[in-house]
Amino acid sequence: MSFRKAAFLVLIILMGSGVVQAASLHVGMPAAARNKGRLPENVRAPSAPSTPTGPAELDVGESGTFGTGGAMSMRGYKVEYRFDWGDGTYSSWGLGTSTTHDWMSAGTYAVKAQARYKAQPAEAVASSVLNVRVVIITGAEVLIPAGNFNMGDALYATPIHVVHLDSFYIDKYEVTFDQYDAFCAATGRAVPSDNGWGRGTRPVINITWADSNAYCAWAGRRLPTEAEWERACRAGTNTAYCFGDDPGPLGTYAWYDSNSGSMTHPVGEKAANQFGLYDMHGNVWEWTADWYDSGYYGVSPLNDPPGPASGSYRIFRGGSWCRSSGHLRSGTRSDYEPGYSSNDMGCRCARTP
Ligand SMILES: [Ca+2]
Repeated sequence: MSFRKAAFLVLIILMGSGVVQAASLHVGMPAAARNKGRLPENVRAPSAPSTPTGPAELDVGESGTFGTGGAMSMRGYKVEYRFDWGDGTYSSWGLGTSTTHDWMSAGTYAVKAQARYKAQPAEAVASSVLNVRVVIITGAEVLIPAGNFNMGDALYATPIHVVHLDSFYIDKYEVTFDQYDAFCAATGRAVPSDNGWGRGTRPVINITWADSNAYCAWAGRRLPTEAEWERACRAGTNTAYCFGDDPGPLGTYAWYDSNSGSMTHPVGEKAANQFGLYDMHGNVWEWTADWYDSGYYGVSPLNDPPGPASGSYRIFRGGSWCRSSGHLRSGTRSDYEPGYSSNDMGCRCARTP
C-alpha cells in the first residue's frame, strides 16, 4: 500500500471516529483540482429533498403548487431542483424550490423531486416521491370573467349579435349520475335510468327541464342562461367550435356520433376548452334556463339577456353522443317541450358570484 493510500485510509478511520474535521482533507490539494467535476471533500452530497409537498388530490386540469421541501445549500454551493410529474421525464434544473403543474387526465401520478449542487452536476443527486391522485371532482366550477362576445351562428342562429355578460360561475363538467343520485336520495325524487351504460361519473341522462332546474337549485346553483352557456362554450372564440371552423379536430374535444360507440362517456375524458370546461361540445345536450323564441336574437338586450319571458319550449345546447358535427357547433340552438327527456340530454349548473 502506498503512503498516499495508507494516509487516506487513516483519515477515513479518524473521520468515522470524529477525531478529524472534514476540512482537514484540503491539505495539500490545489483548489482548482478539488473543484473540477466533483464536490470538494468538505462539502457533503445534498441531502434528499424531503417528500415533495403539495396537494395529494387535484381535479383534472387544476393547477397544484409543489415544493421540494428544500435541501440545504452548503458553504456557498447552491442547490438546484427538478421535478418529474409522473411520466418519467424530468423538467429542467432550476433554483426554485416550488413549481406548479396540472394534469389533463385522471390517474395517480408519482411526483419526484431531485436535488443536486449547481456547480457539480455529476454528483450527489438525491430524490424523493409524492403520489398525487388526479380525479374528477364533481361540483368543480370555473369563474367566467365579465365580457362581450358575439352570440349566434351564421348558418344556424341569426342574427349574430353582441352580448355583454357579468361574471358567472359554471360547472366544469356536465352533472354526473353521482351528483344527481345524491339529489334523488336526499329528496326522494325518482332515479333516472342510465340506459344500462353505468352511473358514477357518466353524465346524468333522462331528465326533464324541471328535473335539471330542481337539481341545480338543490345544489345551490341554477341553470345557465342560453347566453351564459354559449359564452362558456365559445371561451373567447368566434368560430364554429371552440377550436376553429373545421370540425376535423372535434374528436379531441367531444363525444359525438363518429366516436361515441352510441353511448355517453364519463365526463372530462376529452380535452377542455380555453375556459377549462369539459364536454361543452357533445356527450349530452345541456338544458339551459331560457324559453325558445325564434325572434329573440333580433331583440335581445345587450346586457345579461334573460331569454324570453315565456314560451312553450326550453333551449338546450351543445349536441350529444348521437349527433353529427353540425349539432355540436357553439352557436347551434335546439329546443324541446320542457317535460321531454331523452338518453342524450342532461345539464350543467351555473351560479352568480
Ligand atoms: Ca355536453
